[in-house]
Amino acid sequence: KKINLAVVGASGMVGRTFLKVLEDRDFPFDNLYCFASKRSAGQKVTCKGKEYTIEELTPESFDRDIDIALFSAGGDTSKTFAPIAASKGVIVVDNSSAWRMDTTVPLVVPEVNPEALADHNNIIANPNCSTIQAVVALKPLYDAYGIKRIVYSTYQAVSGSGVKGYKDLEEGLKGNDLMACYPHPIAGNCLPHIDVFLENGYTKEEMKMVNETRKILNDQSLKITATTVRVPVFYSHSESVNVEFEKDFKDIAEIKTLLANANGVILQDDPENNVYPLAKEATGTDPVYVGRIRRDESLDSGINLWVVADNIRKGAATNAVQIAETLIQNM
Ligand code: 11C
Repeated sequence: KKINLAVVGASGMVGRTFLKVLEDRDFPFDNLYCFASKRSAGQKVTCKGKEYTIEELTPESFDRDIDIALFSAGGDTSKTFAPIAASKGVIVVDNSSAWRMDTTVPLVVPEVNPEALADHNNIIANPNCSTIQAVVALKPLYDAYGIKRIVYSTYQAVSGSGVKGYKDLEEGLKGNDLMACYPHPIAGNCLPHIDVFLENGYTKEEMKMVNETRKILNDQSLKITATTVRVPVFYSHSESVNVEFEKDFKDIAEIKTLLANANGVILQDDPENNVYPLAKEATGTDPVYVGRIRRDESLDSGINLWVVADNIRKGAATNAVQIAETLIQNM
């Protein structure tokens, strides 16, 4: 079958990365349509050596023969336009948070819960970047030992806030703190504040990690807590993940073997030679890197992990493209 694809939000940071990832993975599309707001209409983008003109997104955009639309144009656009596209037979893979917790919408990481794709109403949600990389690393451990509790502590790149966050750091490093994106200087700082604060004292980013992990691993009984921190790094999120297991494991070598063989994971764990996952090395690539694996000696059965991935690629664009790849295998 020939696949016609649309990219909605094609001028944004994730939108442009969609085009790059489609090209890098040689995604087999026939026609490609690029949409964005009126402001960006008319801009040119390229994919697989061909130039495309961005068109203004309207309800009529989906009257064409489009099979799959990759959306990354913000929650409001997704709330309005995903149901319009879905009603016209287009399968929407949505990168915003608008649909993630809707019980009729699957929330999918292809290495973790591809089976959730079997049942959808033409809208599929792409998880938050910090959740995606965590669950790719946790899935083989969950299957082998069962998980009681997870403690997440994140070190998140400014590109997670889009172009504004990037500019705050870029200018801040030159001594010019714009504070256009963040309420404090980001250069030389760590901000324990990602997204808005909620009534329970946690941020929305922290609660996304809790709720999305439970939905993707399909286990509402999982105990999870999170502290999410913005750090002066341009690309790739790093995470300290503390996991308490149900069952005991034999030794760290056993855990390393599981992770080395896990889908989508690259094990980088040779501390004696200073080898461990690093944001600068992960940037521009698709895997989830895992290292610093060690027993949590304060628990009967638990470990600590350091998990790094490119937040714009595996954390957003690549995961959505992988969902589309999985869908077309079944078309
Ligand atoms: C950040 N995780 O790093 C956020 C960005 O729900 O898709 C992605 C927000 C989302 O700021």
